[in-house]
Amino acid sequence: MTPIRAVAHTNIALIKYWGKNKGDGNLPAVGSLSLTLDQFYTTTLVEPNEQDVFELDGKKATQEAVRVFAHVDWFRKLTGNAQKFKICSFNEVPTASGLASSASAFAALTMGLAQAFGLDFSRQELSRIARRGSGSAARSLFSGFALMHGGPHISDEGAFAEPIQTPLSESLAMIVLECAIKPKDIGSRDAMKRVTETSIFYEAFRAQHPRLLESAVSALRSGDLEQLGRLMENSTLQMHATMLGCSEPFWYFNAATMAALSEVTSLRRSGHLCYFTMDAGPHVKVLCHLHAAESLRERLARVEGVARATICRAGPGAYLS
Ligand code: 2P0
Repeated sequence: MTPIRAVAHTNIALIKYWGKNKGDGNLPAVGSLSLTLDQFYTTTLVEPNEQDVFELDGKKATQEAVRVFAHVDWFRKLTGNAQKFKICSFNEVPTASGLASSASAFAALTMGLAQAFGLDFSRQELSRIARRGSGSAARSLFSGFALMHGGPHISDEGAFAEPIQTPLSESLAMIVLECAIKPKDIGSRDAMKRVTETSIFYEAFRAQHPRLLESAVSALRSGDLEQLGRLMENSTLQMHATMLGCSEPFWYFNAATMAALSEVTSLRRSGHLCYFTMDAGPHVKVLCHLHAAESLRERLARVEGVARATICRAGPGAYLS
């Protein structure tokens, strides 16, 4: 039997998901807004097997397998089918370095497992299920821009993503600047836990977030890159500020990150429309018009410490291939 093959692209949040509600279900304490990228993705093969096995990029991956098997268990419980699987994932995205590999990983896994268990789910349902594996994965079910619902009172049924239409979907680019080549020291799950439990800034972050998200969605729908970009930068810096307010503070900035952020700000001062964002890692992503992307990429690739600068456009939602 040929394995089921599912592909999902990573997405980058313009307005950040940061923090979970207490209890089960991996429910996001705030909503988020993202762009799925065409250049970075995960391919996952799923086939029935005598026991559960998980391989990542051709090697048995014991640490990552815990969350993968928990996701398979959820499907087994839902269907009452005890089938075991061999699951092989291949990342076209640097793993665990803040380029959202868990988003593409759990979106592809959800798509593959739904097919393996013979479940005919809508994309919205698949998005809810992917969220249980990883919050950001809910958004990778969709092409282009996606809005993920969240909040302190969000339910399991309500916590899914949906696509957002915008005149900007074909005309925007995101330049990914890789500012480190090693895995990050603290994963986003642990980071969120530390922040929500100890940061003196988290409550402020959470309280203003709905307004920020609403304004960003409205800027996106009306095609206002300038407004969208500014709100994206606010969201990024507010998220990173929560980490500095922890009882044991931490940060993801390195020297290359800081140099890249400065270069984006200085390019903007000289009239270029470009805006930065960062996630739980040192990399910097720059939102701009597609027609300006190559000249900006050349400038940004010269920043000291930037290992690679890749232009991405809007990518597809998760699919079976
Ligand atoms: C985001 N991040 O919106 C935010 C911004 C990182 C910074 O979603 O615990 O791996 O699996 O639900 O999705 C990364 O967190 O967290 C993330 P889990 P996830 O993209």
